[in-house]
Amino acid sequence: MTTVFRKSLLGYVAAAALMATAGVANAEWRGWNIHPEGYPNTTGMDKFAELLAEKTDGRLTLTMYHSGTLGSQPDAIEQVRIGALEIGNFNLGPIGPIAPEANVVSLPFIFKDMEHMHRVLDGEGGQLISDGMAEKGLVALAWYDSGARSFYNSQKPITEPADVEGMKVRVMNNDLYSGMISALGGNPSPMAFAEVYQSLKTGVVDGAENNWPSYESTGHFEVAGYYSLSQHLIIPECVCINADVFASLSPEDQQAVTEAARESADLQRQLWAERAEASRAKVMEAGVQFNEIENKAAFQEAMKPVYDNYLSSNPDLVPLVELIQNTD
Ligand code: BDP
Repeated sequence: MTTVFRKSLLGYVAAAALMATAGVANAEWRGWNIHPEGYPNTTGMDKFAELLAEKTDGRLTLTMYHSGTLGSQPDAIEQVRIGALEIGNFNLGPIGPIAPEANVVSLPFIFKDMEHMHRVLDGEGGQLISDGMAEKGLVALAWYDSGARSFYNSQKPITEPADVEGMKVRVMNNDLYSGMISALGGNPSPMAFAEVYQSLKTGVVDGAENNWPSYESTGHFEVAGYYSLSQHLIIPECVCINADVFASLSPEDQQAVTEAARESADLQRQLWAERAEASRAKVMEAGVQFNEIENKAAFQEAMKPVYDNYLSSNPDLVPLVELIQNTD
């Protein structure tokens, strides 16, 4: 080994040792978000970027790309996992097929309401879910709200499971959702969010399911005017960071990033509650035919095979499901 080489090798070792203790000091990150300007998640992620720069004196910066301009959600999840993008605001629905623990939130009616979901996420259940995601390369820094998803369509009010029979219903990419529609006798159609408006308009699908803000922001209410309050899914969303990028940070910066994400979540949740009301009022004003569903238990019963099939092929997830069900 020549002296020069040895010197540079020593230099490299010293630099690596320094990095391991001090962490990466400067970085410019790129973030993905599917929603448009003014949506609670968009404002939340912009706040996250602002707080991140503030808390690290501008050493860590984030440029957010909203409205899904960097691609579909399943693609973006992959990009963050491999580190082509550093940050994403993801719904746990399309993360489920990758991280089994995260998939339990996609079992229909698993959460009683939003408060129940919050209690689960703030406890051991949330820890198990984030551990499962971290193993797959996604660190969940904070949880955002996404309300409850209900069915809407262009044909008729849905009041009982039989009303879904024969309907073509768009779902997010996750076999659990396809199973859920099949269990009701409908035809599931997994499709990217950006394609749903046109598909509803042209009759490629008859219906879809989502919360009030997304039903409104996408204009789906203009082409699928029956909204039936099934509230069959309450799915949390995450502010996620690539696991290696997170691991490369100093403990202080990890804390700053986490705090920035959590503070942005406080804002997002507050804006979410306001927007859910405002979106509901807006679509009602526009003439949407809305109905409550008296017998939700009938839907729960009809969707039960989804649970049974899922848990019999994933018996190791039974304790987590029970933990959620037994959380008051
Ligand atoms: C919205 C979620 C978004 C999903 C979308 C969908 O916030 O992440 O992509 O639903 O249905 O509520 O695809």
